[in-house]
Amino acid sequence: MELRHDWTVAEAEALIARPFHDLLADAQAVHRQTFDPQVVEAAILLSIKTGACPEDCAYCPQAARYDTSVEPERLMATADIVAAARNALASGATRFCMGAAWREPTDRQVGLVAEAVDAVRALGMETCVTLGMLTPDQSHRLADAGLDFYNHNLDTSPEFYGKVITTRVYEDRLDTLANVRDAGVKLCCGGIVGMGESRTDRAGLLVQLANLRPHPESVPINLLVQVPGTPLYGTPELDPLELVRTIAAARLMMPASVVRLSAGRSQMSDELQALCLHAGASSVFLGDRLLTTPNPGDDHDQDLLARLDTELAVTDLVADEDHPALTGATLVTVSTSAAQIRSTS
Ligand code: SAM
Ligand code: DTB
Ligand code: SF4
Repeated sequence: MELRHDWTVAEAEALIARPFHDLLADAQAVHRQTFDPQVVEAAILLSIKTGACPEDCAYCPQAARYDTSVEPERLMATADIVAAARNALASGATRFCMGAAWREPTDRQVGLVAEAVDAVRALGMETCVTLGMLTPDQSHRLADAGLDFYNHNLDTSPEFYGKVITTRVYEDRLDTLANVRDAGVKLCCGGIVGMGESRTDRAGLLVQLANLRPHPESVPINLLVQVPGTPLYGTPELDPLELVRTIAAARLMMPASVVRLSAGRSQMSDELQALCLHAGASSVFLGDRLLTTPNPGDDHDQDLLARLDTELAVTDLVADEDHPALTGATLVTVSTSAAQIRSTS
């Protein structure tokens, strides 16, 4: 399989514009070279520090300057974060993602999050955090705590970025991605579609992602969740098949990365989600809440995964019965509460 890092926007746009069935057939074929189409990875999100963010991201209900229904909350205590992670493990998630509404954390805040990362990892879960911009030292601090992934999205093309966010520039995002990568932490980096961007902008985002070397290991594709009070509320809906095309193009341009169908599933039909999984997405967020907005919930997802004959993945960490924090009872809890679980190791 060829891993390219020299994509042009014209090439990516031509890929997205290919005849729909050709695009999906190729994306599914490439997907099967690396992934088992019957297996879906599950992560669960927790907002560990909510709202009151100084940034002006036009999509975000957590920006202090927009009048949304989000109530600000301080950074959660480590014990409460670990309790939520235990519940996430019990519902079949293998990755626990902790999000904080910061522009950039202080060193003290990074220290507290590092403590939580260490404790969640001890449960046998993969960890991911998203905290805003990081310095090289802060990236190393999190790497030392055993952090598996750092989520930092490029969100859209460089050309459209200034229409959505003015309190930072694209280069700030790229700098943090480089700091995190240099510290040896895997990258979770993707974007949002449905913000009123053009197809060229969606191609531009994919080019930025695919030309990172190496590719981000996780690529979340979010469909804008329109939240009253945010500037993007009321944006004309994107044709859902554009989301499918974007996912298929991401799959083809980053053939070994895990593409996650992220925010926006509550607004999607089951059939649209099935198409997104067919196009090469193989990971979702479980639970009834993302950070501050709704998500389909476990009953709905168990039913959908079963209807698609798919199973939830278990990471090596969780599958490792020698792991000190895991007992047979933990694994039984996981396998009875999630539809069907098997090891990908
Ligand atoms: N403050 C940090 C940052 O911006 O990197 C971390 C938290 S922020 C909420 C994480 C990501 O959530 C954003 O980069 C954006 O891609 C996504 N996001 C936020 N609000 C969204 C919305 N309304 N719809 C879809 N995705 C959204
Ligand atoms: C990502 O790309 N999507 C997740 C995760 N990374 C942090 C966040 C989605 C947030 C949706 C809006 C909310 O719930 O506040
Ligand atoms: Fe703040 Fe992140 Fe929301 Fe932007 S996306 S306003 S940085 S929490």
